[in-house]
Amino acid sequence: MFSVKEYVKKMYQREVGACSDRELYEALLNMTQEAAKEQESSKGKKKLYYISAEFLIGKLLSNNLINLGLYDQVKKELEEAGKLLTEIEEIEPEPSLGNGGLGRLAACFLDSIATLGLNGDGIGLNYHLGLFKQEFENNLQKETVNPWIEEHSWLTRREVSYPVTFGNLTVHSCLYDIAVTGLHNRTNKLHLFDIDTVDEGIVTEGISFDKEDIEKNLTLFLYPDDSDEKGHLLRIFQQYFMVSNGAQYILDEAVKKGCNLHDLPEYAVIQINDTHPTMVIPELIRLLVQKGIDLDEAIEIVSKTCAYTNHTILAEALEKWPIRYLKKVVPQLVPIIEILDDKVRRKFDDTDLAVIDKNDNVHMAHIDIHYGFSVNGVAYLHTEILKKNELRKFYEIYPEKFNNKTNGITFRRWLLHCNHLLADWITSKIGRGYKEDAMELEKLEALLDDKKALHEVQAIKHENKKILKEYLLRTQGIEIDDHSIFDIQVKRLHEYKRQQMNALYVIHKYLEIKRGKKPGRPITIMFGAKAAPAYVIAKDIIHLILCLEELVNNDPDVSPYMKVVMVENYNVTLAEKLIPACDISEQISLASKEASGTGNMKFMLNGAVTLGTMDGANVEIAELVGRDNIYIFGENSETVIEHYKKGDYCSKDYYEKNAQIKEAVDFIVGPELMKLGQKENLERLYKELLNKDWFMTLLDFEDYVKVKEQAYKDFEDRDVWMRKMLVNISKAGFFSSDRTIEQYNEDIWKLEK
Ligand code: 26Q
Repeated sequence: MFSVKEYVKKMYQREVGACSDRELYEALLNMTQEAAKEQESSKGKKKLYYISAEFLIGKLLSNNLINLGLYDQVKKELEEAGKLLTEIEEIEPEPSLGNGGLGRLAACFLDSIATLGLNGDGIGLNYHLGLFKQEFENNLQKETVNPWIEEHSWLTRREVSYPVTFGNLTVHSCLYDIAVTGLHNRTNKLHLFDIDTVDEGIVTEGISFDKEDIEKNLTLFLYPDDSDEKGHLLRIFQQYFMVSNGAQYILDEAVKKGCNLHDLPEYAVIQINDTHPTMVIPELIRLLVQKGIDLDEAIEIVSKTCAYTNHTILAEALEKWPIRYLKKVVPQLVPIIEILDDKVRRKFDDTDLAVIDKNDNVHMAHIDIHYGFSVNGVAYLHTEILKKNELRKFYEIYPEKFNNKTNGITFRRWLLHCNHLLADWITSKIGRGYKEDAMELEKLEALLDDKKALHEVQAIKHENKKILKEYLLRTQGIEIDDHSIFDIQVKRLHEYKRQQMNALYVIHKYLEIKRGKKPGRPITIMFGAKAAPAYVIAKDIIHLILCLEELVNNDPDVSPYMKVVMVENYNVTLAEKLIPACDISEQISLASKEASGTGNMKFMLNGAVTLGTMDGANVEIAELVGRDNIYIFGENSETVIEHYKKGDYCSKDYYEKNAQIKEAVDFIVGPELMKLGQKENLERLYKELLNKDWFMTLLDFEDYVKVKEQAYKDFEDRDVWMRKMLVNISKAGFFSSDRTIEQYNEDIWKLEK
């Protein structure tokens, strides 16, 4: 039996009530790790290795307590001693091992793999400083370091080390494991490779460091600024370090289990999370050949072991590395990549399918598709677009490899942990079954016309707004009105996600209020987003939002009716507070550009109503909840794709034809904002919108305003709105990552259950 009292006595020879929150956190860390260890298992001949450059796992304490069935008991024990688990949770630093959807998806998947009792581990890197911490200064984003590894942490050092050679430099890795607990099931592992020579001391002001000092910088940051060649090279160093360690580890484990390497696919399946780990393919081939296996057979073995997930169709995010970079960093892989290219060229008479193009760029996705056995997209629409457009030629030659796996989220973190009030309410209405089988949420449909139940849901939403209000005030000094509509857009900053469209709406609304058209109920428009350090326009958009925040919130004519909030350093911990409090979930990407989105699913599950385009998984959300329970606007993906093909979108036309658009765009460089912001940034953004607008903000603006106004209006009919909320919650079951993982396992991994 695990008791806090016992652990505290053993560690500090004191009573619980006499310990500081930090002492209690460390005691709980020890206790949880020991409880997790008891669930470790070596069951299963075949094992999945999910290799990913990112694992955005979030804080682990409460989540592990829930999964291990210890949460209620620990909370009670602490309360009896006058301590609050929620306060102890705040001591834990959030691991900073990811930056957005792809990394968070990897974390949800590990949770579901363990919960379903499958034999599968994660493989990644132990970035010491992870993603930068975002601070705002003069309405601009400033990047600073985010050290997250403390003396006592979830990392357990293993006695494992491999040599990894880059040209004439060989480094020796070390390995740290993090336990991944499943809900009342097995504990798996996240393996994070590192080297002991990494030196945080090389970082000078902000996040600058010597990009060439590989032994000191290799696992320092996630995605260091890659605006220059040295940054690109460092990314390749990191990627190869990750996959070479991964490949050596996978082969070692297989051999230990008695695998004859000719039979590797019976012991291992590797899921390649986007193209970042693609070099695992040539690396495994190299290692197998080194162990005496014939080259053609090695290629065959690896092709039966590796499967690839695509997360994007944005051309700039599809990795292409100049062969000269690879010659510098990983010369031993170059002959293998050339052979892989040669085989393709012999088989197919179409240079578009080649691995190495005519400019000597290596197309990482092409390696994955030719030399993996499965290619999947992450939402129905995304997979269709891959098949019909971006990867059409590959689909024609390998139709059997292509499949869709619509993303999902773990309900343990995104409901049970982040929204106790709602989870308990659901349990009181339909029992506990939904915790194991998310589709049982549909039982809530029986309550759709039950006024009392709807009012209870409304009260829970309000309670969560108050919790968020208290949190933002205490941690960021931000004041919000819990009786206002919470309209939230939180996600990485990217032009295709169109935070700039939401900002233009703020301008539009500001001007309307100034002209006397006041909303009946105040609205709070919230943003949270980090911009990549080298992404200039993204940073300009943040600047615009911060200037708007200053303008709107300090204008006495407007602030009683509208507030703008941009939270600083948006991360998993903040998401866990924002999502349960949200009324309107902004999912407004340009149709065809957002592969899936997973924030959309988290908001839906927590009773927010989506305002969005027919993009990514929004399409599937709309189908499930029906058009009465979602706000859809904008052009569809086919129209957008046609615009790109024809090159006929011209933002200036929209600007000139529509006074409302012109007024909002002009405001960016008008006197009010120029007073608060930087001329250079605002002018650059203005020109971008007017002359380029690659992601077609102005195309959808008019419809966006119209539909958003409709949503605000509908919000006032509280009972009808509550019904929409409950429909969303009851239909969210499909988006459980347990369903997604079942499908990966059925179709791709085929692990024994
Ligand atoms: C590539 C080359 C050079 C530098 C950086 C990169 C790079 C880094 C990160 C490319 C892509 C990423 C991350 C992509 C990502 O997070 N994609 C998101 O994946 C989610 C999970 O499938 C989807 O829900 C989102 O729609 C998708 O945007």
